[in-house]
Order: sequence, then C-alpha cells, then structure tokens
Amino acid sequence: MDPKEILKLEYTALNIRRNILRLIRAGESGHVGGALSSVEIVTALYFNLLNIDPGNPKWPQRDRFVLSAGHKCLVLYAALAERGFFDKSVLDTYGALDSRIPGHPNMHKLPGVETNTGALGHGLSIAGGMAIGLRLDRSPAKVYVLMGDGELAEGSNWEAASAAAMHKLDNLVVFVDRNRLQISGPTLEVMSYEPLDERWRSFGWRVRIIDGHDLELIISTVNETPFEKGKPSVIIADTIKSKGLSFAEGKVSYHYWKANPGEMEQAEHDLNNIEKQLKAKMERFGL
Ligand SMILES: Cc1ncc(C[n+]2csc(CCOP(=O)(O)OP(=O)(O)O)c2C)c(N)n1
Ligand SMILES: [Mg+2]
Repeated sequence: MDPKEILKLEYTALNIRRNILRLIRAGESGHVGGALSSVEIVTALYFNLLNIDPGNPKWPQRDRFVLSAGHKCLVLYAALAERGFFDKSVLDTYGALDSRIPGHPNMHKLPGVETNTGALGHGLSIAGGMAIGLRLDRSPAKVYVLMGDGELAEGSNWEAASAAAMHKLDNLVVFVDRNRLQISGPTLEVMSYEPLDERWRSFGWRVRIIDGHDLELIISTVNETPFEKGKPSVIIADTIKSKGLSFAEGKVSYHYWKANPGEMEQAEHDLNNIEKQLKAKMERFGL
C-alpha cells in the first residue's frame, strides 16, 4: 500500500480516538477499553474496506458491519461520525436521555447501525442470516462482524459458527478483538476458548492471526478473504485494551471508564503525542 494512504488512515484512527474521548467527555463514562482496542479494525473497515454510502445508509448492495460486542459502541459512533453518517455534534449527546447514541447501538435511532446489539453472543447469528440473505439475492456484498474475545464465552456463538460453516458462508468475515481481557479479568482466567485458532478451525472456519493495530495488515488480510472458497473467515486480531491511553493500556479496570479530570487531561496529552509522532512521520515522507 502507498505509505501516504497508510499515514492518512493512521490520522483517521487518531481522529476516531479523539471522537471517543469526546463521547466520554459528554457521557462522563463509557466502555472505553474495548472501543480503543478495535480502533484500527474499525478504521480499516470504514475508511478502506467497506463498500458503503453514508448518504444512502440503506443501499441494498452495501457491505454490512455487525458490532456483535455492542458495548464497544463508542468506536462505532466515532467511526460513523468521522465517515459522515451524521453530524459530529451528535457525539456530544452521549449519556443524555433520548440520545440517538445510547449505551448500546440502536438501529432505529442512528443511520449506519445495522442491528441492535449489547447482549453479547447474538451478532454472529444475525450476521449469518444477513450473509445467507445476500447470497440468495446474488449480491456481491460481504458481512463483517466484530466480536470480543470475552464474548466468545457465550455458547450461542458456537452454534452460529457451526451454522455458518454448514451453509458455506464465504461472504462472512469475523474479527475477534483478542485484547485478552473481558469485564472482570483476563479472558484466559474467566472463560477461555484458547487456542482460538484451533477452536475456529475445528468449527469449519479458516483462520488468520494478525496484529490488530496494523492497518496495512488488517486491509491486506481482509483482501485475501475468503481464505478458502466455501468457508467463512475469521481474523483473530491481537490488540491492547485501551490502546492509546498510557495509564489504561492493558488494565482490566478500564473496561468501563469513569473519567476524572486528571485522567482526561492525560488522555488528551497521550493523543497529542500520537499526533506528534504522525507529524514526524509525515516529514520523513516529505509530505
Ligand atoms: C449476554 C451478556 N452477558 C454479559 C454482558 C456484560 N458484559 C458487557 S462487556 C462484557 C465483557 C466482554 O468482554 P470482551 O468481549 O472481551 O470485550 P472487550 O474486551 O473488547 O471490551 C460483559 C461480560 C453482556 N453485555 N451481555
Ligand atoms: Mg476482550
């Protein structure tokens, strides 16, 4: 990929992290950890991979994105706003009564949200149905799903995974955001499905494991899907929970963050530092 294109995407990822902070500032709290770990996945999807039209969010030929781990909604709102699905001022209503961007996504309130999620373990079933529907329509569109690694503890996922393989849904691509933490501790200790690659393979899927913060790798991996014709694809993305916030990275206590002013200041400082690094990179490329 052209390094300029990647740099542009890195800036977009930074803007999305800034939008997430804006949401937290408005709502005074939120599920920040899992939102920040999936910023690069969601950036790659909304700014490179998905065939979508923000001006026509219900366009029948669009690719679908299902945020199965609905508590990660801050990253979805941040990306949809950045992509122009709605005005960024809506981000300032997070936490308000009757907001269009509630604590879990609601397809009836916000354009671009494909389905309601929040109760973990349902997105893959819904996405499987979408993938079958698109195939019946002979549509070239694909269905992408973002799941959490802790979410995989829900048994319904494995029923859906079996069904997707049986129905040969090679228009279905799942990301597992493997940040190795869930709400109450390390995924390995709370309810482990490791080794994840073997587990998915045994359910009839084809699997890749990648660095989930490497935008170029995310894009090239998705561009290789389906990894095998007639099989659904899963990308296990290794990530860091709360990525970008120095004081919160990899800490389970930031699954849900009630921000105090000192932390918010530090968070802004951390994101400014990322911007400085990107600017230095720009200069190196002579841009
Ligand atoms: C059915 C159901 N059970 C429990 C919860 C409460 N819950 C919200 S987030 C979460 C942990 C999810 O962990 P993971 O999927 O790893 O998400 P991430 O680390 O990306 O935040 C739990 C148990 C829920 N939302 N739905
Ligand atoms: Mg997790």
